[in-house]
Amino acid sequence: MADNRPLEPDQRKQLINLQRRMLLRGGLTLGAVSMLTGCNLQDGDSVDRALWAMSRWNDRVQAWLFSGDKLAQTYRPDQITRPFRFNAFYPEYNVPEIDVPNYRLEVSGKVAKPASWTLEQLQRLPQDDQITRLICIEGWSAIGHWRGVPLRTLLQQVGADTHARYVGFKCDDRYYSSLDMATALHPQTILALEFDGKPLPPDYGYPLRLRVPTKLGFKNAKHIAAIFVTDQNPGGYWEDQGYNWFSGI
Ligand SMILES: Nc1nc2c(c(=O)[nH]1)N[C@H]1C(S)=C(S)[C@@H](COP(=O)(O)O)O[C@H]1N2
Ligand SMILES: [Mo]
Repeated sequence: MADNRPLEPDQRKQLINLQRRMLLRGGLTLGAVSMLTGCNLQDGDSVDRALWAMSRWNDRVQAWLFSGDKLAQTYRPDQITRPFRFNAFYPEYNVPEIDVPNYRLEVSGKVAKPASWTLEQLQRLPQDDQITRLICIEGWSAIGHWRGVPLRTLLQQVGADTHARYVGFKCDDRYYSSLDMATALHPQTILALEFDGKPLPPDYGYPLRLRVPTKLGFKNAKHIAAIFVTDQNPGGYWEDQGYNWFSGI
């Protein structure tokens, strides 16, 4: 609709309220709202359609977000989303290439045994499977199958101080994120080495990614190079730009 008439005062107020609500709720910007709804938000009709689309979208997200269970919902193999969606703060052709033979996971901070781990050493630790839904704050979700080492197993191995408050993650693509200790110790929080029965593909975080189904997608750090235990909140790439740090589901 090519309608560039200026907004009526009422409509402008509606738009400003919408923007404020979205920012407070989930850190959404108007840019994200227009992307999600396909409305350009330049005219009153678009504002109405955007509000309607957002409220439906919001209902769906709320249904996913507040399931009430302690454990995130799991799914059947036939419910897996194929192809699975890729997302990062850069386009797919910029996915980092990891030098596998030299790959080491550095574990440091409030741990008794700081060490660097090879992939083989990580693969020898006990592993868990999960078929869960990854929910991105941008308004999409996808069900996938991951397998890997429970983060709490690794934290036990290195003698982590589990009374410390945070676990931080640094990635090979400069991304970073962090979890509260309770979530780090949650049984479904795993360091995934496999996706869909194969080693993690580059797009989905090779060689090691966090899979934490009780948190929004952006807390699921890919290409992890370092993990550290700390009492200072390490923040995160999106967290530091205004996305809610906890972002629990
Ligand atoms: N290293 C790294 N991890 C990341 C990101 C990123 O840009 N870099 N994006 C996050 C976001 S916003 C989402 S939704 C998920 C997407 O994971 P997927 O590509 O497996 O769907 O990865 C998260 N982890
Ligand atoms: Mo995301």
